[in-house]
Amino acid sequence: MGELVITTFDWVPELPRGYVRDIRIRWALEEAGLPYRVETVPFRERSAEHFAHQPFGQVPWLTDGDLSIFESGAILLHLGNRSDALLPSDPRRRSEAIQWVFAALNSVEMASLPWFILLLSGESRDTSAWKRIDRFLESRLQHLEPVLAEREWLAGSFSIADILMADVLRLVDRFERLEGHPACKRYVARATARPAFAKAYADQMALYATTA
Ligand SMILES: N[C@@H](CCC(=O)N[C@@H](CS)C(=O)NCC(=O)O)C(=O)O
Repeated sequence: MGELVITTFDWVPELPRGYVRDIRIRWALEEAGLPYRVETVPFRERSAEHFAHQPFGQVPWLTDGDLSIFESGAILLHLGNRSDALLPSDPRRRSEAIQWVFAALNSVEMASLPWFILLLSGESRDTSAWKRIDRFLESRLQHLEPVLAEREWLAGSFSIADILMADVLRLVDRFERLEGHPACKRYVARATARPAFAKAYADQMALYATTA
C-alpha cells in the first residue's frame, strides 16, 4: 500500500468547477477515511509526462505508490479493493456494485455526455440530432427512475457505484434535466448530503478559488 496522490488540473474555467472528475476520487477517499494528497498539472500546457499518466491528456489520475492509474471508474475500482466502505467484500454484493459502476459510466454517462456537448454548443434544440440525443438521455432516466424509487443505494449499501451514478446525475440535475424524475433527484440529494461529498466538493472549490 503506497501513498495515495490524486492529480488534477491547476486551473479550470468557471463552468466545470465543482464538477471536475477528481471529485469522484476525493469523495471515495473521504468515504473510506484513507489519507491522500492532491497534486496539480497545468491545464493549458499538457506535458509528455501528463500524457504518460493519462493518454488523453485529461485528469484525474491516481498514484498508489509506484502504480499510476487513470479513468475515474478504474481508480474507484482500485480503491474499492482497499475498503469495504467503497465496495462490499461479499462476492455477490460486490458483483452487483460493479455492474452499477459500469451502468453509471457506460449506460447513463454515455447518454448524458453527448447531451452536454450539444447543450454547450449552443446549437438549436430543434435539430433532429438534438432530439435524438435528448430522447436517448430521457430513456435512460426513465428506466433508472423506478430503480432509484425503490432503493436507497444501488447495491445494498453505499458504494463506488453510487459515487459514479450520483456524480453523473448531479451534472444532469445542474441543467434541470432531472425534472420529471423525482426519484433520481432525491437520490442525488441523498448522495450529495453525505459529509464525504461535502468535503470533496469544498476542497475542489477551494483549489480553484486559490488559482482563479
Ligand atoms: N473518462 C475519463 C474522463 C476524464 C475527463 O473527462 N476529464 C476532464 C475533467 S472532468 C478533462 O480532463 N477535460 C479536459 C480535456 O478533455 O481536455 C474519466 O472518467 O476519468
